[in-house]
Amino acid sequence: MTPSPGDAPPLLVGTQGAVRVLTLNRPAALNSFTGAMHVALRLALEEAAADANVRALVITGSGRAFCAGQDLNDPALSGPDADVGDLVERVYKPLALRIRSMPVPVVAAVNGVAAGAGANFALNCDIVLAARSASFVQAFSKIGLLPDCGGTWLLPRLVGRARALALTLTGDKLPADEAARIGLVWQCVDDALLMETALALAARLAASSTTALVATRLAIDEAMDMDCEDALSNEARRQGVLSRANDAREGVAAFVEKRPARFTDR
Ligand code: T3D
Repeated sequence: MTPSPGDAPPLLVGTQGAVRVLTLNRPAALNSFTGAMHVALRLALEEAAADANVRALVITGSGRAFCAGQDLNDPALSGPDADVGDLVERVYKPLALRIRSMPVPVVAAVNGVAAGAGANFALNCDIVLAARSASFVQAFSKIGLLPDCGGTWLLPRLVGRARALALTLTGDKLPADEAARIGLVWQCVDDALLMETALALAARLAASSTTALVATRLAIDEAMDMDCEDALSNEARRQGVLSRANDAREGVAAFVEKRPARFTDR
């Protein structure tokens, strides 16, 4: 396992107003995941979820990469008793589910290459921005594995079966502008503008109704496995809940009074 230089923490945690910023921090190994990084990430996600002052999250990487997936020097992989399936069940599955169930919107600012579980970690976030020099690599087939961290579920839903299969079977690098063009990610921005754009977007989301944004994510995810009628019923049920909360009352009042809304529910 390649350590962080000078025993630097594998994850940097910062706050800008109501936005929590998590930076994967093993740049010499392209921010690949180690056990220590997983622990730090899990803790930081739980802290952000529990902190009522945090209303949006930005996840990015330090150095030239976003994340190269599992650290392939980790003995958990190469040891004689390595059980990669167990590792995926214990670590990558909960990570993907945690990101997808965060009580605040999550923005991935993909600053460089995102490979293997690192790519799918990003794709689990609510909105993915990518620097123009970034790329996405479903690297799994090159090391005899299949896509994990949600890749098999996410990719066909995001870009369709044909592209999902071509990306995963070849393991070819997909440049950020092409990723945006085919709808794998939301937007490709100039490298110098990535963090500025991600932080501005996260600040906008933080000022929105958190409960409405999270319910929207849930309803969209649920609708993907429903027929139209069930999805319409689900919208009605969730809308009923939202409409009885403070944020909806505030949103309507602010519109009528022609002033910015001050959303506080979380
Ligand atoms: O345990 C399990 O496997 C279960 C979970 C699996 C989830 C997974 O994520 S499996 C997929 C693991 N990831 C990969 O297979 C990606 C491996 N990396 C690459 O293919 C390439 O490095 C990249 C395409 C990401 C970037 O290529 P490039 O040419 O820009 O950089 P590089 O020269 O290959 O890498 C730079 C350094 O980072 C290099 O170290 P060095 O030579 O400077 O000391 C390289 O070894 C290191 N590095 C890159 N990826 C990893 C890594 N070190 C450890 N683990 C990595 N995944």
